[in-house]
Amino acid sequence: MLGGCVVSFFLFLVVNGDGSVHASQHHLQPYRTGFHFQPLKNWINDPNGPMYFNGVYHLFYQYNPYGPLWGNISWGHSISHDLVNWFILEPALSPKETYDIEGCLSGSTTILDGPKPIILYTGQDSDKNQLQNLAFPKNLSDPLLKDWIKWDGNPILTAVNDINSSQFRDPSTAWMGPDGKWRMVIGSEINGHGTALLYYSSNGFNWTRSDKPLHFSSETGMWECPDFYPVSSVGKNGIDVSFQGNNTVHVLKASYNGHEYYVIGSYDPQTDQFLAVTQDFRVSNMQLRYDYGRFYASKSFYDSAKQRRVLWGWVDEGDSELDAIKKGWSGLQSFPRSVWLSDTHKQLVQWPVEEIEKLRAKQVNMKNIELKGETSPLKVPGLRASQADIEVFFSVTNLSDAEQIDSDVFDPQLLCEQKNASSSGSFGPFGILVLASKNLTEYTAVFFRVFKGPNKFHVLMCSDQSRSSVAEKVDKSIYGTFLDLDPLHEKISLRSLIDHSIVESFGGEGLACITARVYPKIAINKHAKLYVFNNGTKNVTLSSLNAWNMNKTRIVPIG
Ligand code: DQQ
Repeated sequence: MLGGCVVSFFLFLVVNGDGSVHASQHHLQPYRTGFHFQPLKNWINDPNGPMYFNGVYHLFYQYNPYGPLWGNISWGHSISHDLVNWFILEPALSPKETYDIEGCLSGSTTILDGPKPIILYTGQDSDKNQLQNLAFPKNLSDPLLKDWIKWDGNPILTAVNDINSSQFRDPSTAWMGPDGKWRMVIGSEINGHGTALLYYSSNGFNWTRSDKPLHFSSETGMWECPDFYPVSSVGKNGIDVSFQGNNTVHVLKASYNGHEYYVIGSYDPQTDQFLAVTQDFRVSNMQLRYDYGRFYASKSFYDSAKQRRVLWGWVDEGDSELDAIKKGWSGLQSFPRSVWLSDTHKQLVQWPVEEIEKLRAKQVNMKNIELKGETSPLKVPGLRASQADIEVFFSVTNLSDAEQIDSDVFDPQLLCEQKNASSSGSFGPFGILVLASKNLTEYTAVFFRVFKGPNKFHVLMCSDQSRSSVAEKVDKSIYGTFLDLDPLHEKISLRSLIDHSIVESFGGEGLACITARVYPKIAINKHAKLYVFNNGTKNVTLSSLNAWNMNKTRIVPIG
């Protein structure tokens, strides 16, 4: 019955909805995206409390309803039935109470028995103390869950004892242990150590602190937006947070130092001990991250409709506050990604959710092309390259002439900075030039280089924004990481979602992600081109290239 209501509601809006809100703006607003989520205007940051409930996807996000800079922080609320097209509702939470008057900061949703969703979020009071609060839907039979009521028992937790009240935020989704009690973590810094404080509850409303945290690190400062969830060790399916059974390991993610660091480990729900199996949390370019570019304060959820875990992250701007004021907006959400454990069990794999394919329009293919060393970039014809989804596979042979490096441990970001797209090596740099102008005055290079270390080959993946714009006051960082693959026996692949001012790249079929923001002045809209290039001395084979023009998503306000 409820499901039927939802379907007819969506049909009505799809037929009558004004899908042109985004489209009409591109000639005036060359940096607005076509298929990444953003509200029609104003500031957004962290994704909050994503969930799938009663046939509807909900995405909440830190939102300023009144302007393009951080402030008046509310929980923006949008809903979807496919994670691609969205209806924007009124904010679910606004800063109105003494316990959240300075902002309804980040948090999560949990689906309690019933099923009944709740929001756990951090409020900031007029003295900037951070307090934890709870809200629930006013009307559970409303398929859109438009209205949310803040509980009159708020705040549910305040900073006491060793907790600093300005370092106490971002409650996670709660999970249930074998004793029937709920658990959740809150980000903090205790005695200078990044910490995931652990709390228990029998009903989801009243919480008490555990005498030990779930995890902490003496190598980092404050942890924001902790996320904790199981992943399967026997396939790509996602798992709900409270699942108890075999063949799982756990992921703990913490946001600090501007990045999303994660650790894979084993979790014992009897003792609430989490033991890191991969490198424990620290500040390093060699530490596992969801993304090695711009991507922060992410949040994942279990999608019971498709048995998958889906991840969202905030992708902030690389231009100035003045630019944000001129544009009237700031901030994007990444394209939602499915997440699972890699075959090696040593890291996660991420890939755009399959629904992206419904946006694919005209396709362009290339196959088996020898890219001779140090030749001019090859233009990919017939593509509207400002808004495209592209996937390329390269293969390299006879690696005995690969550039030597004298260690198997090195900082990949530094290496990408030192050996950028214009610095010729032997195998690489090869890759793609996106959002490129006709004469290559502007381009963003996403590329690979293969090195020979003392014990193995290393495949470096870089995203080089140093030539992305003739404008001066925009960020032009170079990002890098390595791909855990064997270039002798495996192809080197790259998928890039190119969307006007964002380039979201997935190397090695999702083994590493690098997201960049760019602000070209010439390579905008129909002037943006795509090239394949090889600036190394050795030949590389372009085994295949598939690229699609992408249609725009519909993002429609329904008040
Ligand atoms: N953003 C929120 C905080 C969180 C931070 C405030 C992370 O709750 O710690 O907008 O970007």
